[in-house]
Amino acid sequence: MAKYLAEHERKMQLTKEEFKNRLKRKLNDYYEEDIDTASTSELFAAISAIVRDGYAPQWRRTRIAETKQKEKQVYYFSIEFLPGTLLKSNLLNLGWLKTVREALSDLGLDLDKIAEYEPDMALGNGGLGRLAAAFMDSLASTGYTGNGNGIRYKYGLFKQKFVNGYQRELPNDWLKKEGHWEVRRESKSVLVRFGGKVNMVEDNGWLIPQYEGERVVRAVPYDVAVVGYQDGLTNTLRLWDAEIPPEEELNYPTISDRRRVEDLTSILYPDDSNYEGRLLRLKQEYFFVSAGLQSILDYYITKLGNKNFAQLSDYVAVHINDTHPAMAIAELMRLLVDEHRVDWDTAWNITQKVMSYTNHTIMAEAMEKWDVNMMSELLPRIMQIITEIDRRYCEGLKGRVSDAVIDRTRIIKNGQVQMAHLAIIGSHSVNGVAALHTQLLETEVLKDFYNLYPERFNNKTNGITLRRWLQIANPELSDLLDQTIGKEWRSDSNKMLNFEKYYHDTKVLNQLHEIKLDNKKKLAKFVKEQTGIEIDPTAIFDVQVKRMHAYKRQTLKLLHILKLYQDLKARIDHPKRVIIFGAKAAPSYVFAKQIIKVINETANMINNDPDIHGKLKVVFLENYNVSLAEKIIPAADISEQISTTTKEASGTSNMKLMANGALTVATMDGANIEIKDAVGEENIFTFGLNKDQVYKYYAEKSYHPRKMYEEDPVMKKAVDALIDGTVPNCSSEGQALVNNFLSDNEQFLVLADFEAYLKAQEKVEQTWAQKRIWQQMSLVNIAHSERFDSDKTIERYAQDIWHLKKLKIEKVDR
Ligand code: NBG
Repeated sequence: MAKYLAEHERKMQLTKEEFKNRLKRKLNDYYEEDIDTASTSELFAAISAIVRDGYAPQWRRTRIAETKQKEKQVYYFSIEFLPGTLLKSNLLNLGWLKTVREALSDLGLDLDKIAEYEPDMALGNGGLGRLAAAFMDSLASTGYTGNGNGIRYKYGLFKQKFVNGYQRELPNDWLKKEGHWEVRRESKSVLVRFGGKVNMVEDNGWLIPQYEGERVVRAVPYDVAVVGYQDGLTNTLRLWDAEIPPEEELNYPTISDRRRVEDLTSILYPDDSNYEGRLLRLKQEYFFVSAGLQSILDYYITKLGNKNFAQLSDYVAVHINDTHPAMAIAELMRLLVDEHRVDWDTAWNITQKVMSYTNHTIMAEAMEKWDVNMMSELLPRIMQIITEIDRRYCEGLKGRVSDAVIDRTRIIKNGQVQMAHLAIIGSHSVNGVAALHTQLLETEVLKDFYNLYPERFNNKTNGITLRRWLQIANPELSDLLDQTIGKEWRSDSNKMLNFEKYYHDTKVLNQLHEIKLDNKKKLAKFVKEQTGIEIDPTAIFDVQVKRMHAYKRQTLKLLHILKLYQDLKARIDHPKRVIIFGAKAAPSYVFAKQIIKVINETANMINNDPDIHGKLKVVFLENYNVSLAEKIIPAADISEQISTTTKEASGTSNMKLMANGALTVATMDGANIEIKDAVGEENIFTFGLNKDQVYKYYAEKSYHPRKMYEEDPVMKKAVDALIDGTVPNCSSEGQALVNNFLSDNEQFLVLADFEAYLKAQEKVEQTWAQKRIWQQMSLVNIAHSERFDSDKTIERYAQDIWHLKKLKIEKVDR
């Protein structure tokens, strides 16, 4: 231990001079280049190698401490992780960011430029994957040993391009570039079986499965270090890749046989709600779940030296992030019962204590279901086990509750396996991701389960890594916080509340204004480079960034844009505004793609209309991802959070934008409600239907949007612009949108909220005219974003669900 400590200390002593020396050495060793001749990719590779050398000893130290202290560890199973880029966040967490930035600047180099070389690790679609990545960072930064378990997709989320206003998807070959952060750990490989037949045979009074004709795939882990924020701790995100086991080479003689194995981990499903290519998806789910659990049990037996599985939950918590890893319940049962000969009841008891589950949406299509036949063919033993879990579940409730309840809650129904039911039945904890969402789970969506197991349900409102969204994305604002409230907020976000003391401080309010303006200038420059569109940094920057989805209602924003445009054409004045969108649509989601086309055509029309003197601009940036978010969010004045109330489970862009001082225009949905609670009614623009009004429309089938449209000339004019030739080149898409808006079955109630939304936007305009008040509201939002620090969220998971204790790592001074 002492040796590692000493080595660690030496490696952590990074002065500017030392960094420059190391950089020279790496460039020379790897590429025989000097600093002034090296290319950006070489510089990136060399700097990332220095960073890896920096955390390697503490990564090792953490592993040693884990096996020595034997504290309980959580394994966060998620089919998506969306960390974005890692260079700057690793530098920040090591405590090196400033030193390295300055050293490079001495050498005439710009860290930000070099960092741009790194491709985003986009192994996720949106909020769900980003949350998983935030939790990794927060676990390490709050001193817990938490491990990620996921899939190493060869292609991350597709790259989005616009061609004639249409979305086109290109493969995202992120592994092609140099200097990634992963380490292949071949020695930790395990085997995963698919297909074939199982026969149960007796062995010493125990029924064990014998497999016949199954395909065996080798799961090889690639470990990514998750560096804690200046606490000496480094955790592991383990991503599994599929390979052919060397001993099975003969069973895969052709290229296409081989490809079938490689395909298993080749693509991330580009949809966070409906899944295509279902068989492959099912394979992926079992693959990473089985590999992860095998490696956990292996660690338990060999490293912790424990064979008493009854104690497993004292050492291991497995978290099921959404239903995709829910098979972990059946797989752990399989491993315990079949492989380790634990009796069923004991194994079930262990499994329930180990497992916990987060639900991330109430949208019906995301309630994952698998065909029993498909599952039986692909995973015969797992299907048997799920059938037995289901049988016992029903048997256990018979006579205690009505048959109807059993029927509604059982796992296997109508030839389908209900993954959410499996997840709930097999876990000790079920949580939603914002207060309203959890309440809806309890009272509507999972009501039967809540009545059966009220003690399992709890809320854990989402959070964000303030480190990335403030310290990395907005260094100017971070400096202002340092100068006013001191630096402690960087490690203790509670301190951010002190920023409210500057509410009346004109100098600070002006500084806030200057910082925002500066960030807006940078974004304007980027927009010009990317799109050729000129935008005025003094305009309101009105931002909606998130997946393109009907329930998120980018369409409502579109109607607002059309209304503003029509006003300007009629010489009705408005303050200058730039509307900025970032959004990918799932490739198979036709309606979402139609919205993209219509927004792009609308943008084109407005941006090129000399009549309106540049008072309105619409910018739809391509390929929204974590890196682009880091550019847009610090420059936002307005945060659009306008989903139909009850539909957005939490939202997390709302939190990032508030932390950067944007003011929120919000329906009372998801975490928006908690943002309002934090900042107060007077510091947010709320509007729209509440939950009861939404449910009333559904229950009474009383939504008749055509009537609203006929009776409201302003609404009619805005809607008609989509079909009367005003917006060019998209008549069929425009028509599709209008048909949707006017249908009694339109569940997202766009037109019902139109008028209220316009009113909220009028208030935005009035407030914008009162600069001081705007800055004050912004300041309050920044101060209260501390409530959504994912370090706090993770503390609640650690205490209430996983029951973790912190690892003791001796601190290394730097
Ligand atoms: C998303 C919700 C968001 C929420 C994130 C993270 C899925 C299935 N759900 O509202 O739509 O913020 O999860 O919890 O991606």
